[in-house]
Amino acid sequence: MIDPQVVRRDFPILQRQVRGKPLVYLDNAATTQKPRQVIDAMNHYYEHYNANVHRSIHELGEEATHAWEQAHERAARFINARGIEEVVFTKGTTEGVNLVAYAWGLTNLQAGDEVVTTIMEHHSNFVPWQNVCRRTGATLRVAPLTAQGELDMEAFRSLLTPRTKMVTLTGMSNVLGTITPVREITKLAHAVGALVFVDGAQFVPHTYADVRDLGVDFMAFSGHKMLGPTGVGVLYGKREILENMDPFLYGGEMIRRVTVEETTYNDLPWKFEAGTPNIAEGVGLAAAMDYLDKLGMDNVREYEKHITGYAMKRLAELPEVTIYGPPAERRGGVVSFTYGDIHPHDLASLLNERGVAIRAGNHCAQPLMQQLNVASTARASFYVYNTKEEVDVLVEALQHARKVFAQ
Ligand code: C6P
Repeated sequence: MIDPQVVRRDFPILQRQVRGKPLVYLDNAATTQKPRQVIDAMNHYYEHYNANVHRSIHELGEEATHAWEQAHERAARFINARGIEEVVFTKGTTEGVNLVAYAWGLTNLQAGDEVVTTIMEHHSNFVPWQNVCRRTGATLRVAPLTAQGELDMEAFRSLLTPRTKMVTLTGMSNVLGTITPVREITKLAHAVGALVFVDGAQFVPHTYADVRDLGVDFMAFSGHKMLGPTGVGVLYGKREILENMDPFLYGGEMIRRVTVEETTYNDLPWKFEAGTPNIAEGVGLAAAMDYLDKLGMDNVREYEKHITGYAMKRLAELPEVTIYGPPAERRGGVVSFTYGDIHPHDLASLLNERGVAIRAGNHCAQPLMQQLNVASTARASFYVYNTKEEVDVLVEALQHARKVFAQ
């Protein structure tokens, strides 16, 4: 089992205080903190070999290019892709979804086609498909949830028909923590000839996501939710599909030869990486993947089940708390809740007074909130450095908030 006290030593920010109290950072689904190893790798790049990639013949240019390509190799290994040609570096999950929705969707969808998704999607994996469906005349079909906040598989199956061209769903809900049965869904989708896109923003950081084992066609995720920097993420795509897709962004780096008449495109993955990329961030992401692999992704998952289970047990002791979503063993490290009639934003402010950082709001998932019939929830989300003692501080802060509102 991961020892969070050992992990914490690598995270300088966890030493700081907020409002005179030790920081209790429970907003990891929004973004995680960064270990010294990631910060050092990025500083090292800027202090020793900062240069553009794939352009300059000089020493620094070659070192930066090597590091950039190594970062792609690292990412390919992390998700068991077949090679770097299947690993496109993006700005984050949102860009990965848009890349596929535009570059694949606009040319492959037409009136009569259907895209199947779920009601628990983050706006990032909902709005781009809604837009591409509107532009192509395709129809967006939305699978509902069970009363426990899990995907209603019967309803989902009934949406799959020969008209389905793409199934796009989250691997883990950022509101409910629900983990979706990606492998099973991929089999069902492939049986009707549809492709599968997985929003891995909350999935890849928390469990071993082996793209070959899962069988998915695309998977997007963000570096900043897995101990890495902001501004970098990965889009995995099966090579044969990426090869047949048009580029998304056009410009430098993604070309092979340009004449006045026409342009031919670079090899994968560079065909999808137009312009100067976020090089330091790619280097930082590779360091984050090294760090997580050293912990072991199976251990990360086990630790999250442990800490989330403890948090749910402690929160359930508060009579007015309502927790949304499935039991701890079937969810990731996310617990959304409401607390009596206290507005989640008021709760978040009061908790902040005690150094506790949670998120409150609709979590960029308005269709889901409409379905749950709540305007907003409070959300505590956990990662490898959170301790049971921090959960206890959260519960004490909630009890204090109740007293404040009773006055
Ligand atoms: N969710 C949260 O607090 P970006 O912003 O591109 O790195 O990730 C977008 C995204 C996509 N899918 C899911 C399931 C997500 O949770 C997120 C980001 C954060 O829940 C910020 S809104």
